[in-house]
Amino acid sequence: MSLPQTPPSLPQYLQEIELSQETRDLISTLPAEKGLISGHLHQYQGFWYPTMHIQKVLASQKHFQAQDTDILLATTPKSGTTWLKAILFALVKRVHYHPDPQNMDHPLLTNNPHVLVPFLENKHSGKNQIPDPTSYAPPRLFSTHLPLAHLPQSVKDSACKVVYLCRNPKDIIVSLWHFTNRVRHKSMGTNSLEEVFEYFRRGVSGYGPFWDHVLGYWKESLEGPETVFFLKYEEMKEKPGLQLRRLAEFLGCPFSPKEEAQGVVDNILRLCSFENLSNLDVNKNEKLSTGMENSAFFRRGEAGDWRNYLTAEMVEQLDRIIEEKLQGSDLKF
Ligand code: PAP
Repeated sequence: MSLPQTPPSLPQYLQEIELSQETRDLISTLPAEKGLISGHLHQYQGFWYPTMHIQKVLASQKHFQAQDTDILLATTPKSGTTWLKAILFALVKRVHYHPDPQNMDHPLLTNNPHVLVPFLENKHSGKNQIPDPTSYAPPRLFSTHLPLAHLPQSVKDSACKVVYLCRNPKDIIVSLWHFTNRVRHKSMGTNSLEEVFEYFRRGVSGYGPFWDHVLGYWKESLEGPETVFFLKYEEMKEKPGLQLRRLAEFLGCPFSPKEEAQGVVDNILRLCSFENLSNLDVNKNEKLSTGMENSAFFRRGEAGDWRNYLTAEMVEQLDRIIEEKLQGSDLKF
């Protein structure tokens, strides 16, 4: 299959990265579908990856060196990654950066969460090097969209903790539909909701199928609850204080009685709220080094927006698939 040539004026995230011969050879053997943002999606060992990500994934599997003190946020795309990156950064770094409203120097006020908690897939991409999180005091914070089975071996061999976040797939579909249309090049037109739904329903979405992604981490969290913390966007929305305290316990940095009395939990939640982050100048007007606008990661920030978009037939179809795929797992959406 020949890969499309893209003009250099495109933002970097829409440009084809130079693929190694090894990646090209691999891609030529894989099932492919048209991508929702650009290029193609390729099915590699059961999961679908955008062309531009597949080389980064392979490189991170080869080269990423996890440390026992690392914290890894793993998510299905459009599940609230940006929010949890902010929460984890504010939580884990709270001794260095006080999250109280008087602290006008907090890094989250001037940096998009994706900058503070980089994707490990980007660490070895050559181009677009991420800031080195080793410049922060440990623990290092990384994120990933990789399914459990595809995590670098060094992560599996290390004692690093994994926080997994997923979301009701109906809201993921709606969020994905808006996002892909927002970041596609204008000349490509728009994806219809029906098209995005159909892809998702067939399991063809970046880092999907969704159900295989969630089941991998779900089973791991049951087998090793001290290693994998399984969380849903909706649970975080419903009881943010409770979930933040649970996260702090899991990560070995519980809130002290003094911090509780000082309102640190509420300060972190306020700092990382959709309202606060989406209205910051950095998130309204600035871009990531890839050229992607920070504002693309903030849309509505609610649970249940699918009710405004999906038809009864779509809901019925998706419910049936999710029930069938998650059967016997005790996991429900
Ligand atoms: P990514 O996988 O591309 O990094 P991700 O951050 O997971 O994207 O998802 C974006 C969703 O999280 C958006 O949902 P929506 O389209 O349904 O609105 C975005 O609005 C939501 N989001 C971003 N920041 C927050 C926040 N601070 N609180 C709650 N939701 C948020």
